[in-house]
Amino acid sequence: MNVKRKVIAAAVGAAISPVVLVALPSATASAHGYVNSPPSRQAQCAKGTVPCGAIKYEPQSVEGPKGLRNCHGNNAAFAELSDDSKPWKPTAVGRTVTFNWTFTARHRTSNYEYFLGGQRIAVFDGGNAQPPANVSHQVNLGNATGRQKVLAIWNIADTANAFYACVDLQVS
Ligand SMILES: [Cu+2]
Repeated sequence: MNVKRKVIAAAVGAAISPVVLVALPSATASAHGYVNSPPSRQAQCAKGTVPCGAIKYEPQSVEGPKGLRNCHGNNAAFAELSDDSKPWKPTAVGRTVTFNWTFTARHRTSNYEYFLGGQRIAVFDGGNAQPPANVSHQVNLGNATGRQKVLAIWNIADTANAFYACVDLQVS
């Protein structure tokens, strides 16, 4: 009887500990947000469009200090997002593009910014309010044509951080 209980306890312990190890990262990974359409680089990683490392498990987690202008938010583990030589699949678009954000944590929002070729092409006020789970913005790309990379930034109001997403486009 005692031996049997010990065996069961050991089996339960062995079964539980790997679950805990897996659950901790995914709990933190459930926070934040990213551009899911047109598919951002992290969305392409998550979908398996492009082979990627850790970012494929948490496309919503490209978080870094405000004011950055790269695709990986200075996260060394996600540096490949800023690698323009990876086979990112550009989305064919016209002059006006609707960018759709998915939020898994609805942080109060300062604003959203869009950059193209180092120029800020659009800004949308967040009203220091909590956004809905999905937010869309229409952005005019001006005279840009051909292969382009838009950097979309979600500046949140409840921390010093922002979320970054690069979107590859083929503009015609
Ligand atoms: Cu968050």
